[in-house]
Amino acid sequence: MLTLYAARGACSIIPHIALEEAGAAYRLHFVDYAGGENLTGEYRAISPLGRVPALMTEDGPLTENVAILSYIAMRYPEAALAPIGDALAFARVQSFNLFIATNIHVAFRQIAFPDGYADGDAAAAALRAKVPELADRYFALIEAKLADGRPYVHGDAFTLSDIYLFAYANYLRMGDRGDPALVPNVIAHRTRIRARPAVERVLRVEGLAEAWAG
Ligand SMILES: N[C@@H](CCC(=O)N[C@@H](CS)C(=O)NCC(=O)O)C(=O)O
Repeated sequence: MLTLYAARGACSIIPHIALEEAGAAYRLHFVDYAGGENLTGEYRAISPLGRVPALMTEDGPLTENVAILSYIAMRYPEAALAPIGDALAFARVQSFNLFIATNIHVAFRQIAFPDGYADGDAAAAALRAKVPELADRYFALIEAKLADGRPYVHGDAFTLSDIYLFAYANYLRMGDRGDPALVPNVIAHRTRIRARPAVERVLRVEGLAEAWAG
């Protein structure tokens, strides 16, 4: 059986929702960051940087959200979480997810982990100060994609990309990393995805049902 290594409210919520949407049988393991579990050799053997998410499969661990999501979509094809039989359509899902992973996620990390980019308090302040500008620029591109009224990122079908965007739209609402008022289509999309039963189940398990309400 699969085991998802996660932290409450972290980006591991993306594969957590994907597993629920897929109807997968899985165990959930919240990594004890406060207790230093992420620093242990045992956890580093699963996730070399000590990060979440990590997915333990019957054949060994898998890290990186984009890869984990693709694996879930292919392992549970009946859930139709991605157009896995269409090379270009699948590549578009990957392209969107990687856009968030390599731009928005990396920018948001500058807030929580500025010392991963540069040393010193002045550098940390400068890195944090840059994030709203970066986030607004990146989210504007997603806003434009949704402007034709499509219900989901890639059109009429729910995919992995909707889960990815949902997570980062919630982080955008935190107030310190870009202006949600500039992207009403993104926020309306967030509300649609929030209403899905699988999402509700995951938010309850992660203790976020109220914080991510609305
Ligand atoms: N590129 C990775 C990034 C994973 C990542 O940054 N995870 C964060 C939580 S959202 C984490 O584990 N942070 C703790 C740390 O970096 O020590 C992915 O998308 O899976």
